[in-house]
Amino acid sequence: MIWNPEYECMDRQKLKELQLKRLQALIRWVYNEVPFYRERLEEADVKISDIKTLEDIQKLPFTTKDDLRDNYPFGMFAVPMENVVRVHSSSGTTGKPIVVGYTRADINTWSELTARIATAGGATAKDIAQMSFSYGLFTGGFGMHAGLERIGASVVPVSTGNTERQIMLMKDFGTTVLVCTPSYALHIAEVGEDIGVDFSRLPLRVGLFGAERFSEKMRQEIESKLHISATDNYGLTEVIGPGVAGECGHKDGLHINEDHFLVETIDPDTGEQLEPGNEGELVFTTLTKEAFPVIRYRTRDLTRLMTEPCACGRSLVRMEKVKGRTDDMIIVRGVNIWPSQIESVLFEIEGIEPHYKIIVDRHGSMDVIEVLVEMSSEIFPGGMKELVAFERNIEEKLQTVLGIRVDVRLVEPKSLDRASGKSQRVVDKRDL
Ligand code: DLL
Repeated sequence: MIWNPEYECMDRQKLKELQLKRLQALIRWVYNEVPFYRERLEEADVKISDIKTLEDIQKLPFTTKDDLRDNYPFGMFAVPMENVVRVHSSSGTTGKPIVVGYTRADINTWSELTARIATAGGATAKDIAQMSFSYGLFTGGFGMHAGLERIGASVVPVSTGNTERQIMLMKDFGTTVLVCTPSYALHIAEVGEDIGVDFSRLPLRVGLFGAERFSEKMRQEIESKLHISATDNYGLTEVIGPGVAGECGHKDGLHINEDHFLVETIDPDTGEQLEPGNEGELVFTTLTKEAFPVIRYRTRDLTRLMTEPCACGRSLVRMEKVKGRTDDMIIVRGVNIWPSQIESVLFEIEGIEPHYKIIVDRHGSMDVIEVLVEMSSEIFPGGMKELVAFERNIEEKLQTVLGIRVDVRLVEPKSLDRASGKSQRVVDKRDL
């Protein structure tokens, strides 16, 4: 099912023409309405008339998280506050958040885009959709809510937390679609198992998961535990929230809503634009947003663009699942380590749960990494000796992939904290 075939399956040449027209209008708009962008364009000596093709976007300067932060709270808004009908903000835990605004037209665009995501993931008007993202400054709750309502689903705005109650409502209401972070979906599955719920007997059939990294292994785990079809969707507050990209039923890359967002991948070190197919940092330019347009916004998310056509019929370019963030990288004793590398090793090993925590610390002048890994509930029949051998085995596997030694400690089943929103896997104590 495709929510808006006119745009989602648009001829690529026509799409490019539409993008260029929208880009030119956007540059004019921000030049006139946002002093920050006017200064940037003048500094870079770019005139509106210099943007003649989509490639000319490379003449424009990037916008970074710091630029947005420096203009806290409303300095980047391109319309007067009387035209702003909603404000959201990013989920950063340190410093001032990034604040974004929406006009009435932006809210309408947003629900169109999340309607596409919900439809691509398999939701329809007949569904009962349990919204288990939090509602608030975070864009997940309100964003996905509006799209599901737009397609006509019966939306149940439960928000996050109180997992047993979530499961009770799921049973009593006959929930068919679950919407939350993948880690919370897994937690719901675990709690359900503990209280004896057989998910295969519930009408639940579709999961729309996003807002954090969602590996293939995690998908398999969730799909088999909840007996659903789970898709990944991606977005970020600065660009709009959820609705930027989402998987279709083929689950092979996330279709980017290119009629509203111009996407590039760049080399994060040099800023050079990359050819599709190469891994780089995602950069977005909003093409239709009124209150909070961004030009070449550096997301810090790393992935690859896929231009091959998709069997679903959408002509929109796809991005691979996000691999990590440029600021996720842990540098330990000069070695670059990605949490996703550690995760992929752990997920290959039988007998452990997909719950782990990476603790980075400094002992004297030496940086050390300890990985806490939850065991599944089967007890080691061979006792301590077997357990220690199991730990050493994981350490060796990690050392092969990472190139340095890390300590592994198995911990009791269900002893690591569970998040109802985005999970926090890395604790870096070195800066404290
Ligand atoms: O997480 C928006 C969202 C809500 C997307 C609900 C999907 C569903 P922020 O809180 O601003 O916005 O966080 C944005 O989260 O730059 C990525 O690093 C990460 N992220 C979001 N979706 C995914 C995903 C929302 N599907 C930041 N896979 C982004 C991996 C994701 N990372």
